[in-house]
Amino acid sequence: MQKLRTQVGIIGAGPAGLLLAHLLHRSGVESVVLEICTREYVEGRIRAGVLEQGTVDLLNACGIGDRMKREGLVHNGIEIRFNGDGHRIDFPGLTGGKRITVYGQHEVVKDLISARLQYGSVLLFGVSEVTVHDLQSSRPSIRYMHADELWELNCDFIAGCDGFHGVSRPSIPPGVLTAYEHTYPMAWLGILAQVAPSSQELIYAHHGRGFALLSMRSPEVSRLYLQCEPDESLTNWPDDRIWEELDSRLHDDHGWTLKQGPVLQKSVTGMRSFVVEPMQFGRLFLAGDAGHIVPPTGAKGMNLAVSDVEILSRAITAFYRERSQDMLNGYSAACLKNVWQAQRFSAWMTLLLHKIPGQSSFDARRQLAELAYVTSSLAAATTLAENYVGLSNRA
Ligand code: RFL
Ligand code: PHB
Repeated sequence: MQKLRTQVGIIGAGPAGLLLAHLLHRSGVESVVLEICTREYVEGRIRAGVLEQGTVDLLNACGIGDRMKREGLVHNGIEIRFNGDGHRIDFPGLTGGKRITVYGQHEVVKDLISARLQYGSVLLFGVSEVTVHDLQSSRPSIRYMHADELWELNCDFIAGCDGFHGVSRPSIPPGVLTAYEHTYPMAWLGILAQVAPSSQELIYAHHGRGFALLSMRSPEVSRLYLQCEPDESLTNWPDDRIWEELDSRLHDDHGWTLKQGPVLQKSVTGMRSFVVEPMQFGRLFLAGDAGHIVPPTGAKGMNLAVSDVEILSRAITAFYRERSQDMLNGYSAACLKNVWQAQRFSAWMTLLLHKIPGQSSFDARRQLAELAYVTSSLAAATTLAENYVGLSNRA
């Protein structure tokens, strides 16, 4: 078995793992990042698109924001559409100047990979058989296969940034973690289309046929979603049917039209809320989707991953600089404060905007009244806006 030593072993090269590695590097802490997929796959995986102001500020502050500043689309609001009318939520006006930036998660991932490769730190793609060991000792380790050889990476700390389906969380012994979970009886069918966005800002549409969302990735590429069944098969959704359904659900009574173009990618994503507590065990720290999942309606998943690793990098840096374990001991509690706020908001947005299967006619009417309230009351619109751009008391 080949041996390697580092300060922090990071499992997963998604936004959580790569940003953690970058923040640690800037603080002079060495890490190794291990990823099971190929670089091409990770860089092409289309997922989140909305960056909170705090995420944008952090990416800029740590020197990774140049391309985002050039290519990211800064948005001053979103539209909530229902009953044929659109209602704008003005972010800067309601939040004292905050905005969001639309910049694909895979673009952030590309920027972080290229920075890491430039400064020559270890980032291995295509590893397999990843296992973690001695988590409760001061010398935990990660074993993995790379280029047909078995390796052991000895570390001071392990960061489990390997997403919801990774190995880190299941490696924690039974009985340590408590899981809190809610699965929604709906999913999103998402497409990426080669067509200019039909609106300058995102449109969240509530409709009797189900929810729809118009988003984008660039001035030439649109990202659109339709509420569908959790077990929906893509074979039932030829492109024409997707466009027809988007057209009906996004319709307004004022002559707005949906531009159509070639569909580049299609996928179905289930919706769940999930949290484990605590987000740490011995020297293993969970960050991002490895510790929690939010339904995508509030656009919080990637932003939460960023806030976790910001906290973790500070805690690990304090350990090396001041030999203080206090921040590490408080890691889970600090993250969970943000996580539960994001859970609350994401669940609320999801229930506000979707057609809930089995909903009574009373609840459908109540939902419309809530939409009318959110879009007409300054207090309610402010609540939506301040949560969407990111709560400023983030730990
Ligand atoms: P990721 O991105 O899943 O990365 C985990 C990485 O770990 C690798 N891995 C392993 N590596 C080594 N060994 C193992 N055993 C491993 N097992 C797995 C994986 O290959 C992967 O590369 O988790 P991370 O870094 O925590 O980032 C979380 C975000 O990806 C996620 O929360 C967001 O994409 C959620 N999300 C959104 N978040 C937002 O903030 N704003 C949005 O607008 C938004 N929209 C979305 C979304 C997620 C979506 N889907 C597809 C789930 C829209 C959608 C449709
Ligand atoms: C996206 O652009 O992919 C996106 C935007 C807003 C959401 C979810 C996803 O709430």
